[in-house]
Amino acid sequence: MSAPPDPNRPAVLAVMQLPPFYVERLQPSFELLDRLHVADPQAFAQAAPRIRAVTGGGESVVDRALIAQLPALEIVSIMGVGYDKVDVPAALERRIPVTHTPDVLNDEVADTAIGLMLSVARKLPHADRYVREGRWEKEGPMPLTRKMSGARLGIVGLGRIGMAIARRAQAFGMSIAYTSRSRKDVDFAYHASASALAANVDFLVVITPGGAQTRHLVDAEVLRALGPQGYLVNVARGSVVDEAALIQALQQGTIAGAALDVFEDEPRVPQALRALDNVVLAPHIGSATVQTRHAMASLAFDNLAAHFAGRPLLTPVPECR
Ligand code: 8YV
Repeated sequence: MSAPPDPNRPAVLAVMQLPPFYVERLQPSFELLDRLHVADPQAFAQAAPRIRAVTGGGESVVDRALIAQLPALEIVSIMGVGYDKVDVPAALERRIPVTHTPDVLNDEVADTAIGLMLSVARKLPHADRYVREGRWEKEGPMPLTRKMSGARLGIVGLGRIGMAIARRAQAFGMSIAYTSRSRKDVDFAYHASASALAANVDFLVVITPGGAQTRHLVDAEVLRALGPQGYLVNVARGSVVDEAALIQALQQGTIAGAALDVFEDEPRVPQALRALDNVVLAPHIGSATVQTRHAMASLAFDNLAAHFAGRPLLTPVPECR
């Protein structure tokens, strides 16, 4: 028999596998129910009436159906900056605030974007394999690659992370252009559409929120505009890029290459992409360092703690401010 629920420890449903340091923070103050809705539907049905919070990550699904099953739900705390799979309108109908973890991951995701850009341009993963496979000895020097410093960078989505990428790229002597829902108060060249931007840059970095509004924003037309010398880097959401069109563009040389940290159906990555030599692939590691994930977990916890202590939330999503 498990212990009866403790009324002083609000029940929190985790909708993703939480990192151990987040679990350690939660456990003293909360009754943590680890993915009970998928692991044990019967136990979930029993626990649902007392669940007062949901927590998960940037890719977690908190849809209308789940919210409807939780009559006592008071808050959704996302450990991630993205929350495109949280049905915020459904939460707002019940005045349930949604929080996320902006800013604390800006540096990390920007570092990852620069790393991916260098990796695909300078073929760093290929270089590593070239040495390991003994090809240097057998075949001589590796074929020349593409210089990144001084090239033209286009940023799709000039938010907080986009700005952090731009600052880093400036140190590489790159020129910066961007497209965004609205023109920003910056010196960078603005383009009204992703294809206009793509036509004018060597590297196109996607860092715009996911969701219905940006679905397949980077499509076959944008890739054609980027052209055979152009590289695509996606550190946003897989949904922002039409993956089938991208595979075709990579296979046919419509673009030069791509570096991808996110995919349409994670963790499944199409075999066609894996088979290509002009791509660099990463398993959604944009924010995945010990330091940054600790900071994200802390902020996700602090939002929950603030709510249950009756204090103002630290970082509600814009729709809930
Ligand atoms: C993580 C992310 O994958 O912040 C986001 O939106 O996609 C990532 O940082 C995830 O949220 C970790 O919990």
